[in-house]
Amino acid sequence: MRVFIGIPLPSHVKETIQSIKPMIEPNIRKGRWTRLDNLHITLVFIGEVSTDDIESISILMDQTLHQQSRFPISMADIGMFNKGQHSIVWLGINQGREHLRHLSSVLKHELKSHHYSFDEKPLVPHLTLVRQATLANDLNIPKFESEIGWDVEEIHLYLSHQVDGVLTYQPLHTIHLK
Ligand code: 2AM
Repeated sequence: MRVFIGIPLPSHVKETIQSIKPMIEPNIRKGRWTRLDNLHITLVFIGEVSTDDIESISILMDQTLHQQSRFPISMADIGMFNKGQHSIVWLGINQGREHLRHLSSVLKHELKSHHYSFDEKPLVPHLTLVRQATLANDLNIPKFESEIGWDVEEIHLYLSHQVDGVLTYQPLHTIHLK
């Protein structure tokens, strides 16, 4: 089972993202947009684990995160990572970046002490909008007048799998922040 720990988006934020899509689309010739239901912010990408590991990772998340409070987060600028010929188009996190990095590092520390492996690259908090993107020659990246913000209330352990040929991120365990 392929799993990762991440933060879901409330539906009003998903709707806002849907509404800004037409401003971004002219910049992208080809690419795979993240389905609205799949939008999330990754904290730790763990990768392949066994069914038995799900319970121990869930307990580890409970123990590590039970004292954590809700916190505000906001997203503003559109950015791009170049991966060879293709790019990833993402929304960057403004408010809440340090909090996300902190949560990611405490989770990684606990996972490591329980001998789990995970993607060790330092977290650059972001929300992926488009994968495998081929960008237009003339980029006209929109700037938003106001930031998109909300209070983070939940953290999920997600299963990443195909359902009827559709990539689906399904919560397996949820932490409700205080
Ligand atoms: P991305 O959004 O930048 O593509 C599920 O695959 C989630 O885990 C995605 O959000 C993905 O990031 C993130 N992730 C981080 N490291 C990954 C890795 N090594 N392989 C696959 N996904 C990874």
